[in-house]
Amino acid sequence: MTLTPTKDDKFSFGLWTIGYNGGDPFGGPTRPALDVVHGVEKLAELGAYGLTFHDDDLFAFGSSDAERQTQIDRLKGALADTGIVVPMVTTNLFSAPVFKDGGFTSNDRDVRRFAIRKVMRNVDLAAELGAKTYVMWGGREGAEYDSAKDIQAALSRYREAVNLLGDYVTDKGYDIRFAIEPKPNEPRGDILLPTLGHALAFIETLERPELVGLNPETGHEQMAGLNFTAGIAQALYHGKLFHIDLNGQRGIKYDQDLVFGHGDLHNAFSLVDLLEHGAPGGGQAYTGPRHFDYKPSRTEDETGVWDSAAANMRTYLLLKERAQAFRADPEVQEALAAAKVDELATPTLNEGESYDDLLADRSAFEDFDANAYFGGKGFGFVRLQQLATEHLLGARG
Ligand SMILES: [Mn+2]
Repeated sequence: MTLTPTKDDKFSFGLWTIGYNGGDPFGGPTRPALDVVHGVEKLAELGAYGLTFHDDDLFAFGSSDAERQTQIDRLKGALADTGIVVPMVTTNLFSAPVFKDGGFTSNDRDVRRFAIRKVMRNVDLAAELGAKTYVMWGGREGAEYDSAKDIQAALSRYREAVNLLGDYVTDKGYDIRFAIEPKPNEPRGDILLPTLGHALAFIETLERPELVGLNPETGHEQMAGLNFTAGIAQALYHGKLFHIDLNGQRGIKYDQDLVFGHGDLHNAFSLVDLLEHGAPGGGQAYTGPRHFDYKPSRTEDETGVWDSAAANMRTYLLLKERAQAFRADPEVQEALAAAKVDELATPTLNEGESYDDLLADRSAFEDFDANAYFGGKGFGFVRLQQLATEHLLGARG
């Protein structure tokens, strides 16, 4: 396989990723602002297929209608010239000071009404540009102090906003689905819907749950100490992996947004294997955009920005190649069988078997030697993991 990205790989980047100027809470920008037309041209040159953006990435918060339209027209021109598409759009409900206590769940009702209007306006633009996914990252939806936020009321207001937006896209006939992006903390001390599990439970309370899924981010789950591949597997299991944000994170600390694979490389390997091939037991693979939500490091100049953008795609393709080799290796297949990985896909009861039948099956209990089970009959998971590691390191075909 080729390690040169093409549009068929469906790699997309947020305008805020390549456009990140390197500013942080401790110091100012290290890079000048990135023009959207230049950004689209560079992404096309590197082999990406898509650009995503928040409204405020494209036109500054508070822009006049004319300024806004100028930037939209410039983006459309760049898309037409390069063939880059906009598969996903999202709203910035976090940068402007008005959103310091959240958008959909601010204690201030006027802010909530303004937030919903800001999203509706940008949903119209998303539909106009042909985006199929609308991400909701509620970074400011949360609190620092338990007494300052009625969490149950906040969830009701969150639900109210998402229900209303579901009505809006349905009434307008837009082919758009929403994807909630969980994050445990930062910028708030605690954020609502902190993990994909919380978000999955919330989605089931909505009036149109079929319109709402997840946009899990590698680093956000790993900031909570969770296994990203396992979380993605559960999102796929529920049919809720509407979009994905790939990046790198090293443990439980601030949101690093490193290049994909520059964090937990073993987990990145198993993730790409899952996204590309689906579960060993036949669970579905992921067919949507491979979206990178990373930040070029603060130490880099513009060359470093494009080097790191290319690094995300190349690392993904390298891991894809390694995962293919892993799956094709006869010794791996034998180790998978010995570890009974496939056996988990077999239902525990026979077809039509009742609990009475199970109770009558002496081999299941009375004659089952549970004590002898581990007498020389280990699962061999370590051997399997070492084979994965050796493929990851390029030590095996
Ligand atoms: Mn992040």
